[in-house]
Amino acid sequence: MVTGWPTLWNTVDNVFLFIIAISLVLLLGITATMIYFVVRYSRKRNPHAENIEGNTMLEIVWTIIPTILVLAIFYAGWKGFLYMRTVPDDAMPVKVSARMWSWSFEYENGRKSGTLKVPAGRPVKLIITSEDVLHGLFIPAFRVKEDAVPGMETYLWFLPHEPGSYDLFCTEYCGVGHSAMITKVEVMPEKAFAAWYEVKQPQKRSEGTSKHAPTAQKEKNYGVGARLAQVKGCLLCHSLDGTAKVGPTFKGIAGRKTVVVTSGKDREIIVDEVYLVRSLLEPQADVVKGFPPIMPSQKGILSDAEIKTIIEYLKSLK
Ligand SMILES: [Cu+2]
Repeated sequence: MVTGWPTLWNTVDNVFLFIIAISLVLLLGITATMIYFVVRYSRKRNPHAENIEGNTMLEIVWTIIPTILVLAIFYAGWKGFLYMRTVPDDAMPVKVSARMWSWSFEYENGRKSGTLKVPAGRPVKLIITSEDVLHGLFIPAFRVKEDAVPGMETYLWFLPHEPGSYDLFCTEYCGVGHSAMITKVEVMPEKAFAAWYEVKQPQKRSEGTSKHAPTAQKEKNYGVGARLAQVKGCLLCHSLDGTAKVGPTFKGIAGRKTVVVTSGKDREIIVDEVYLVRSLLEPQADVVKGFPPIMPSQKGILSDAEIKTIIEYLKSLK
């Protein structure tokens, strides 16, 4: 039976240490025997080589001991594997969607997040898929790793004991933005998590982003916009300094004359607010010529207020 708490055989670390210990004993034993043989049977001490016919006792020993060791390794691995694949009934399900090059987490109540927020002390089940290519979800702190495969659901579970912030990486080489496909697992105290979970997606945060907002407020919003562009992963593909990355640069984007491909046809447009909003929500509708149509839609990822803030920020990048 799987309780939330790992037993000796069930933790990756213990199995790892167990195998390391066996390897170390063998390494030292074999090296010592080898050195002994080199000295004992050197030509000086043993000038005439002799033929050894065999030793039944030795044969039995070196067959049985490795067999026991290999079976013990199998047992440890199998127990650990069963533990990892058996999700506790009370685990909190979270849907994970991977795409080039960010992660999206969706909770049972429809809440979405770019970081994986979980309550401490409760098992979490991640139901994982990919929107485009193969990705790999890896949380080193919890010793769990699973592929994200398009058109398929995979899963893993873990028990976050301690509140804190832990890295979550992509471990499948998935394109030029792969190395930046990093987010965090935020393990929160139960109460803080419950408070976050119940609250609707923040809409209020950047109210006052209108044209009439005072300059100081506007500048503050640009700061929020810059931070959003950073944490939501926009800057992985769009530069701020004019260089072309996977996508066109943000520098001077508003008001720029640009050629886009719409349903296979080129057309020249001026980048305005309407175009920017559409690019965020339906990035495949008009793709800037010369760039691949790979941007994921931000629908449900960015709130309306966040979209507004980001666009204000983009307009400020002269
Ligand atoms: Cu990836």
